Amino acid sequence: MSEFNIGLGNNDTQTRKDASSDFVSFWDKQAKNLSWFSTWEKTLDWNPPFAKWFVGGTINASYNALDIHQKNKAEKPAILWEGENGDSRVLTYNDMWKQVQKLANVLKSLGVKKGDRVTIYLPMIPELPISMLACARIGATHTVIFSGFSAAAIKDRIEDSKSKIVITADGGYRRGNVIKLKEVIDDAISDLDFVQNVIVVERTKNKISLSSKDKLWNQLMGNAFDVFPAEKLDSTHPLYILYTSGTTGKPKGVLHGTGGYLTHLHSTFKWAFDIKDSDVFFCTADIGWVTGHSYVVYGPLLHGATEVMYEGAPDFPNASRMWGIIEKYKVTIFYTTPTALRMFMKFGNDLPNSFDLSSLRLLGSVGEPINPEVWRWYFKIIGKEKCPIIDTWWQTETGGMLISALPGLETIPLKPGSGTLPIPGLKISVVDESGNEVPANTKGYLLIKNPWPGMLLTLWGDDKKYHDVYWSKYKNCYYPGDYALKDSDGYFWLLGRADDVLKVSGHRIGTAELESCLVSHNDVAESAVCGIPDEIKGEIIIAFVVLKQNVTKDVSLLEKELSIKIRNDIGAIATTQQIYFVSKLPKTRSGKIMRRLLKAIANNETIGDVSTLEDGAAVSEIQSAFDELK
Ligand code: 6R9
Repeated sequence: MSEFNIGLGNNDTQTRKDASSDFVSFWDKQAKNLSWFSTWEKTLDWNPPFAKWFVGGTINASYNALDIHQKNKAEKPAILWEGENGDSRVLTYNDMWKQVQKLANVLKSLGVKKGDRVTIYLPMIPELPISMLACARIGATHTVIFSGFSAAAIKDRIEDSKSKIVITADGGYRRGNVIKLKEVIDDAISDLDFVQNVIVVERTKNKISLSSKDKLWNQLMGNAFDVFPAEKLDSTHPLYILYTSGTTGKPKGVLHGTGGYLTHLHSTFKWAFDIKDSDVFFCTADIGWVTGHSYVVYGPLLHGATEVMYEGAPDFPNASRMWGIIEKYKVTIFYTTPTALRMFMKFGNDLPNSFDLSSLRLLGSVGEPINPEVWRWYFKIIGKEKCPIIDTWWQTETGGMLISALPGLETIPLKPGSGTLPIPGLKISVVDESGNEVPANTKGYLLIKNPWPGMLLTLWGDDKKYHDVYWSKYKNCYYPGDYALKDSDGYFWLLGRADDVLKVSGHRIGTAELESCLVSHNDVAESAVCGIPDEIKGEIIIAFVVLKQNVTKDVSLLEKELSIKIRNDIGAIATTQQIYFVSKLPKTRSGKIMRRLLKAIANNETIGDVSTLEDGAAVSEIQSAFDELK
């Protein structure tokens, strides 16, 4: 495996030393980088599985994101916003501060108080972070729902959080179409009497119907006073609920606090992205997902950074949109997903090569394991072999990164496809079913052995489920549900969800491993693998493959080549029973392949909750591939 020595000249060995000697005092020191109204009496109150960080301290997220920058950075752009349709807006730190205070006054006048929940269903427009920060300013808990969710999914979430206010827009742009968000909300709340008001941002100016509950954003904001002092909130005050899918159908409301979460983000944003005042940061994640909460909203703003926020689809109007944005705004740090990269890669090198990407100095990846060949493409074609790539592993539940190279902290060799090392202050192991550490280079379950400040407080309204899902498999340790291995250098390799693991003839095989193998074939753009029951082997493997554009090879030849490749790269146990060539894979709107769905179709089972599915056509295609076989 080739290695890349990265890092940007930072070599802060003291931070690692401090962290390993005593993680509690280490985080105590990191928390002091934030502005607190009053300091804490106890750094950590650990009553497994409940952690309270910085107990007795009072703080406000909106104050730390905006007020603290008013002295030196009031006129610095906070958000360089690019609409899908070519609109653009620049919001300085002062603009953001004023808008947030106005909205806080609006919310207060509508009866929102500390502790209330507010649902936000907005497209990627500046009003989205403004709404989140206005809630945070009051101490209301925001619950953002991705703007692609259906009415039924939204209803479930609003019912669960009991939000009395919903903030939405008339519409949002996606691939040139207007998504009628207000109509979706009308449908979702039609029999939810506890929703008192709906605030509507006019983004697309499509026709909407307004009821007595509905209020227009511009009208409310026009009359609002632009001073609203930030509430002094307990460190453990709930900042937000974010719903995420588990292995079961029903989404879980992940609840995050304030002081611990902000400490985690402030530290990881600095270590991972080596943020400087002159940087232009661009994270492509939608704020409807945790990456957007942590690394579009809170992380960059805590640091007073300038960031690009993009409204629409990454490949609209064409596959060079991201490269155009990087060139236009002279982006220095780019953070995206392997799914996006594989999609871009499919279009070849000419597109990115025709843009000036020389402003880039650091690249990041998040959300899924990044295949080594995709990593190398990112490194060579986008980073021109001069930008470190950080592969950041974390989850909605962890709040921020837990495993990543940290160029802002230290220089380490990179290995394409490895997340590298845990962040300082974290003890992470790879263990077997009984919790014993497995030898180097052996697959096992990833296990987090101590609490960290960004960890979820609980699952909203369900402490028992919180315990059962994450803390019951291994005593007093957090079980993230991921498969991993640690190599002899102590580097972590994330191998996909442990719940997507196949058992073939008693051998465990990670779907990510197989997919990575298939994707490393020259003609393959993407793949998804799942198991179907087999009388003799327990389970057999089937694969779905999306070919790169312009591949004209005969599919039976390709099938043969791929089978041989799997045999050669992994072994005969991983031989696929059947390879289906499809034009797209069923994915969640956050870009994760829905293997559960593939499995259900392959096993002739009911499909279950598909509220997070990006494109229903992918399912029909796979369904007919199976029907043909019957
Ligand atoms: C941030 C985010 C969490 C799951 C996680 C893991 C996968 C995330 C990864 C990664 C390999 C990475 N995951 N980052 N796998 N390498 N760098 O994605 O949160 O949506 O909650 O998903 O995503 O399987 O358990 P979330």
